[in-house]
Amino acid sequence: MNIHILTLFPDMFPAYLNESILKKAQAMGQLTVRLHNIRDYTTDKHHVTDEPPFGGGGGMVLKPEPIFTAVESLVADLQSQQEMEGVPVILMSPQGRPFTQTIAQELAGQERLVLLCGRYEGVDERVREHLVTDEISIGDYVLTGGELAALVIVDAVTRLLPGVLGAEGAAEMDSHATGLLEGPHFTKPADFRGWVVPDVLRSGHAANVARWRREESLRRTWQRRPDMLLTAVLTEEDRWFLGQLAQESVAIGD
Ligand code: 6GU
Repeated sequence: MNIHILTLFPDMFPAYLNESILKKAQAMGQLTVRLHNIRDYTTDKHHVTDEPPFGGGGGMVLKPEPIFTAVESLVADLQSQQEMEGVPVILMSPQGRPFTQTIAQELAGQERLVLLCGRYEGVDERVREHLVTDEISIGDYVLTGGELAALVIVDAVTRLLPGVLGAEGAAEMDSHATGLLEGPHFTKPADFRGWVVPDVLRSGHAANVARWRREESLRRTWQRRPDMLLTAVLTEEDRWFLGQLAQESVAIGD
């Protein structure tokens, strides 16, 4: 996958992109990230990228010309317009659709992505109307710009690309990928300060371990994100276990 990031602050990215899994994905050739400074696409002497809004109201708004020029230069770089045809141009914005694991999976199927990082009060509406094909928010809070959101998307998408995570199927078992939260994990030592690892995990009985994990996953989802149980794919056995949890919580007056 080839990801182009348009930003006024390209130096914010390398520290995160050049460590751990994202570094490995790039070394493997599964991920290429190209950073483009919007300021480099200005044509005026002072390289102005923002202006006060028409109608007043304070704050600054990103001008349309350098953003259009930057995206159009990607089209030219790709030699043929067809290569850019159908490429998502995604504006990072608190007004966008809420980012989810399902959207990460959707995006992971693309050959290319263009991520446009907004700043200040926002971008000129004509960018939204005539250039951008999608708008994504990473949550209901306001950031100073879209850069962290773009990194969130790059991270969530990259770990879904083939071969990027070591263990086969590691991404499939994640919280949210299954529609449930993951249960607890333990590693050595078996006894840490008298806090011991559940016996079943050390029993070597694979079927019991699998059932325990499923139940802890259901329990955690029930406790923390009961909304997710409405859409999760559940077996009869899962529903019976959730019924038990509900009865227990009634019994203890929860
Ligand atoms: Cl994508 N951008 C900004 N500026 N703030 C946000 C956001 C994006 N997502 C949540 N808050």
